Amino acid sequence: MKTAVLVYACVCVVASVCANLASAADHPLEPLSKSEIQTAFTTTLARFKADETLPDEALRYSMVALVEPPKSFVLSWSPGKPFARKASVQVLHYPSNRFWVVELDLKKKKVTKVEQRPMGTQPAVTSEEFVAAEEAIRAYEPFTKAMQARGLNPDYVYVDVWAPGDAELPEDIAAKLPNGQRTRLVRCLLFYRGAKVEDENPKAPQNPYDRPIEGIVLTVDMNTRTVIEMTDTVTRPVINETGNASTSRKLKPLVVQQPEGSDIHLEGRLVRWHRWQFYVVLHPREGLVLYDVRFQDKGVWRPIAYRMSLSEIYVPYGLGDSNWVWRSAFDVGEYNAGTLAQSLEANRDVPENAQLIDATFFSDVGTSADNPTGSVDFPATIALYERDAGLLWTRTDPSAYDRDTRYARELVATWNCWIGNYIYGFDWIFKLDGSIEVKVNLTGTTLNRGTDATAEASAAKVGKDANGTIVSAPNHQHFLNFRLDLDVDGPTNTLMEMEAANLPNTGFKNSFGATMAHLESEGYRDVNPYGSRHWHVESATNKNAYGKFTSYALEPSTFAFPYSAPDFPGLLRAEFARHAFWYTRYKEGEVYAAGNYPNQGASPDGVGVYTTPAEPIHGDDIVVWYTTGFTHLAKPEDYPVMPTESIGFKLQPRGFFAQNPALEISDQGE
Ligand SMILES: [Cu+2]
Repeated sequence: MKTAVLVYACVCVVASVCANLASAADHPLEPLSKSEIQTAFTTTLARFKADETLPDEALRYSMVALVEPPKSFVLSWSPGKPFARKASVQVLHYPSNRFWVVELDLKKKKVTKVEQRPMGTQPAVTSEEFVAAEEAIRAYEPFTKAMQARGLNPDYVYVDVWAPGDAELPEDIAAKLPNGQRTRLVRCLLFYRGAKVEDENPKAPQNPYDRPIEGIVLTVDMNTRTVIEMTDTVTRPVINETGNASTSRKLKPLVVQQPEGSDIHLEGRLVRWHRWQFYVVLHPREGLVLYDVRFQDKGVWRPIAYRMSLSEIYVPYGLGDSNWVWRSAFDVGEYNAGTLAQSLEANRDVPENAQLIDATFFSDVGTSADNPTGSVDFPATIALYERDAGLLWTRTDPSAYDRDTRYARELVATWNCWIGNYIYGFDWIFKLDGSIEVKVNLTGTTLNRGTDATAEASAAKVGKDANGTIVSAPNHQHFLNFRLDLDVDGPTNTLMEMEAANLPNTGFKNSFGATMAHLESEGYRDVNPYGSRHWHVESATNKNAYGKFTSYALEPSTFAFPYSAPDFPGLLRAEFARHAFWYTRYKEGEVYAAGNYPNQGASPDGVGVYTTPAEPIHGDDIVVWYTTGFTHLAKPEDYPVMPTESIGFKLQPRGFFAQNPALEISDQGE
């Protein structure tokens, strides 16, 4: 699923505006600086060294992140007021399969909590493990023999490392392992590069993901770092398509100019644009997090959301085959999606007017002589830019034919992460009319399979080379859950469901109307496009000019319904995929839709647990969770590189304002 580059280096591509310096934080939500990451490591290690019951070597760190101060503190905080700095460190001792969550006070350099998680709890796969797993496979003789039997050079094979998914180990193998079925595992797929990496032409890169070596999956015990199982179920020829992105057609320049400068005002991580304001962070697990989102209305910065982010991804594959059934990726919790963020480049990933923000994360091997702070730079991983947004509004006088018309632009806050063959881009789009659109952009390479001419219901043929060698792309689904802690005119909110229906008793056959239903206790709802169903988060305190509570509506745009069996183990871990809309009472620590540790998760966690028992939410602080989705039935046009597919949802003001808030925009044509 992912190659290993992160531990060792991060290529600095673009100069950007917001270096994460070692100076003291000036905002309670500011991410950990390099020196704070160093303090987190040294303080944790000192604690482990001082305690004879704890190991102090062979430690791996699957997360080092800020412990966010309580929401009530942040909302009452004002610049200059002192605040605590706390970090959480996830420590894995791989030889003994033990895992701890450590909390510490950064200012006092003191560990405040060491909590060992139950044996078998597995944090995300670390980058260092990608390297270790590949080394184990290359040293495994049956791998070499299997490649040679296929006429392939083992040195040209690309090893793709995955979290192991849900398939249990065969009992005879598990019985020989000290940790049995709780052994920390990865599973690896093979692809053929067909040449040395050094022979790569950067202008026409190889794409090993287009050249699957079908039939083989290697399972690696990550406690002992040895291969414990290799399947070899079928031999299929490897396609010769290199996936080269060679080009022959040049586009004429399209230049973005802002001769009077940008309307984006960036103060540290506080973003102001037009009437919008928010605080932006790249989190090592969730990626982009937007805090304290507000819209200035008649001089008042009115709150809309306290915290919004991607929460989890679930990508199950639909091919009935023992080598495919376990492939269900939870890219946020199994791989720490934020640590897979790519540096964004002007005119390649984002327009040339983008402002870029850096991030600093942790090294999963901690501090070292080469890296005394134990930090890794992620330059230019958030981009903010204004772009053309088409028509804002227009009207024409019916007698004089005078036009009154306004052109729109929008603010995009974006990042993308590279998760092996797939790349997910996330656009948070702020509009002049007070709405926010969230778009997920899916591209990269489908997960392909070497096949033959036999028709398969679960895998469309997508590629063929000059020798007639075929690859298919098995059906799969993408479910992406977003956690939206909305605070509409403050944290005290209620939740309504609106649905349109025919009104049968008015005496007129044309009548229809919107029905509103209170959602009073935690739970879930499904989409209903036939009823134009959407959900309103309403203020419990503020009313608009019409006597109605002010509100924002969540409008579903795209969604998917899981086609696996209802008791499919992957789906049991991904309850958020069963229903598009979930809603909970705000609780600290409930952040991830599939729970904190979905990797090798033995029992369901996340929204299903958060909503059981269903607590009342009326007039409380409400969090909504929306799962957007895409059922990917691949087609030839998705090969060798998939054109970007966009899915998402919208947050729309609905009675939040007294009228169209974009009336004030001046006519740019004048
Ligand atoms: Cu897909």
